[in-house]
Amino acid sequence: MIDPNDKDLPKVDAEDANASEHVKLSRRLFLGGSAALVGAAGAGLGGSLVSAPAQAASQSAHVGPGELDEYYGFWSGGHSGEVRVLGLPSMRELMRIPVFNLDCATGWGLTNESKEVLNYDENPYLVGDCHHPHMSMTDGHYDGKYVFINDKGNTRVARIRCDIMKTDKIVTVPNCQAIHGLRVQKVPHTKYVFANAEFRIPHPNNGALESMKDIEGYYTMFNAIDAETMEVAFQVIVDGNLDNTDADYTGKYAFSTCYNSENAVDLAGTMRNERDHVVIFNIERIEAAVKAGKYTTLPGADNVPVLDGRKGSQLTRYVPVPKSPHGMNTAPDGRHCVANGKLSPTVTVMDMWKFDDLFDDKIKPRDVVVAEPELGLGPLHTAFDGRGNAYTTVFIDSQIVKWDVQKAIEAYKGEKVNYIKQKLDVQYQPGHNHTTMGETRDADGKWLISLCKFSKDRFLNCGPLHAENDQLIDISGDEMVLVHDGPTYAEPHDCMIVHRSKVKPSKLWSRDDPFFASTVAMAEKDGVNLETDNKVIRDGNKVRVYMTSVAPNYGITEFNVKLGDEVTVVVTNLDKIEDVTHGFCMVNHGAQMEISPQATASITFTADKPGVQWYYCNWFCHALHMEMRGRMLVEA
Ligand code: CUK
Ligand code: CUA
Repeated sequence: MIDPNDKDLPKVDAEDANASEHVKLSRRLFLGGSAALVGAAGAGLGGSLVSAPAQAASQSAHVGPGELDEYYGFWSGGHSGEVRVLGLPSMRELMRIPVFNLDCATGWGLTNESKEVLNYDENPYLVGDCHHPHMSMTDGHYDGKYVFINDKGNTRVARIRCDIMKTDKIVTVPNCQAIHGLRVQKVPHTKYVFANAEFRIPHPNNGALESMKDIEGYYTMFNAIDAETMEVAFQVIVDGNLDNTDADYTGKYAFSTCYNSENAVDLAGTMRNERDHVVIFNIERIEAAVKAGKYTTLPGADNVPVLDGRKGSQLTRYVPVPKSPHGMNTAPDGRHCVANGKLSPTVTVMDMWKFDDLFDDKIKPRDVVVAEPELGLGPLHTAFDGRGNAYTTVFIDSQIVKWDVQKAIEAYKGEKVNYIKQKLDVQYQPGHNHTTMGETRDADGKWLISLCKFSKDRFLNCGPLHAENDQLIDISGDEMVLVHDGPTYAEPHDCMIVHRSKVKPSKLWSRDDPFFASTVAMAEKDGVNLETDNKVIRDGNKVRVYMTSVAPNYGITEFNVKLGDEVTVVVTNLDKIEDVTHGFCMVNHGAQMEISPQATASITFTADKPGVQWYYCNWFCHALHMEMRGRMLVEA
C-alpha cells in the first residue's frame, strides 16, 4: 500500500495527466524500485528478469479499491464467441459482450432484439470463433465508436457499439469460408473493415465432384466491409490463401499474409515453399474498378462486386516473404509494416512509402523489403511502443523479443549493429501481443500484453483443460518487466487496448435507441405506450404481454394465456438509476433476459405447460428482489 504522507514518495509524473493519483504514484514507486534492483543485480544482466522484478513491480499494476483503470482492453473470447472488456493495468474483467454465442445472463441469442442482430432466422448458430477485435479510427486515432470482431467458425464479422457495449450488426460474408484476419482502415477514417477469408474453396461450391477434386481451381478472397452499413463493399480474389491483415496510414493500402502459396490442402503441402507472400491491396484502384463497373458477381450474392486480384492484376502486388508468415502489423511510425515469419525465425519489414512505386512498376516486389531481422523460433505477432521499438512474440521459444526497427534496417544494409534489445521469457507459447494504443498513431509505450496459449503450471490446476495466460508487461522503461499473470478462458487470440479517454459508454439506455426500435414499432402497432402501459394484446394464438418494471415491481403480475399460445413478453425498465437492471425469467420455459435501466427487451416462447407458471426477476435489483415476480396462468 502507498502511504501518501510518506516523505520519500517520488514526485507525481506530471505528463501522465490521465492517470489516477494512485496509478501515478504506484508507477513511480515501481520504476524506482525496479531501477534499484537492476542496479543491484549488475548491469550485465541480459535475458529475462522475471521473478524478482515481478515482485518489485507488483504495485505498478495495482488499481486499488474504488480506483479506475487507465485503459479499456477489448479481448477476443476466441471460440467462446464473445468479446470481453478488461481494465488495464489491473487486468480485471469488467464486462462480457456476447457476440456470436448464447449468453444466459443477458439473454443474448434468446431475446428478439438479439435475434434480429444475429439474423437468427437465416443463421441460427449460437457459436462463433472470435480472433481479432479492432476499434474504428479517425485519422489513425481510435474514435471510440465501434469494435469489430471476426467469426472464423461461421464466416462472419460483427460490430459492437461502444456507447452501449452491445453487438449491433453482424454480416455473413458470402462466397467464402472462415473469416480470419481482421483490421480496420485507419485513415482518413474507418470506412472499411478488412477481413480475410482463410480457406480456399471451389467456385461455385455446389458439390460438383470435378470442382472439389480440382484443388488448383479453388480460391479465396479479401473482403472489405462497409463499417457503417456492415454490407460487403467488395471482394478481391487472390492467389494462395489469406491469414492476417493490416492497413497503412494513408488509407490507400491494406496487406495480408499468405501461408499457403502452395494451394495445398494438407499440412505438408502448405510448408513446401521456402517463401510464401504478402499480398498488398491498392484500395484506391479497387474502388475505381468498382466504380467503373469492372467486376463480376457470384451466384447468391449479386450485390457484392468481386474483383480479380490474382497475380498480374493491377489491384494487387505479391511480395515474397520467408516461409508461412502469420501476423501482419503496421508500425505507428506510419512507414513500416512487418510480416511475422512463423516457420522462418525472421520477420519481414516493409517500407509502405515504397508501395506507390511498386504499383507503378518502378520497383520490384522485394524492393519494398527493408529489413529481415532474425528474432527466434516461431515469430507470430509484433507490437510497437512508438519509440522505434518492436516487440515480437516467438511462439516456440516462448519469448517476447524487443528489437530496434531502425537498427534492423541498418543491419539489412550490411552494417554491424545489434538490433535485439532484450528477450523476455513469457509463460508460455505466446500468440498475439499488443501494446497500449500500439496500432494507432498514439502508441504510448506503457504496457504490453502477451497472450500466451499455454499456462501449464502458472495457476492452480483446474483439470486437464487449462486457462490461457495473458501476461502484463511494463515496457515504459529500458527493460521489459513482467508484472502480472492473467488467466483467461478460451481463447483470446488478440486484444486491443485503448485509453479510457477515447471511450464514452452510456450509463443508461436512451429511449430512442435503435437497438430496440423494432420492439417499439411493434408496440406502436399494438397501440401500446411502452413507458406507461401494462397491457396484454391477443392476436390469434399470439399473445403480446407489455409490462413495465420499477424495482421491485413488474407492471403486470398476472396474465392469462391458452396452452400452446406463442407468448411474447416485452419489458420496459422505467428505472432511471444507474445499475438498476432487472431481469425476466419464465420458469421452466428456457426464457430469460436482461433489461437495463431505460431499456426495452422482449422474448418469445411457447406456453406449452398448463397451469400456474411463475416468472421472476433474475437480476438482483432491490431488497424485495425475491418478491419481484408474477404468474402466467395457462389454461388447458
Ligand atoms: S491469430 Cu491466433 S495467435 Cu487468429 Cu491473429 Cu495469431
Ligand atoms: Cu428486478 Cu430483481
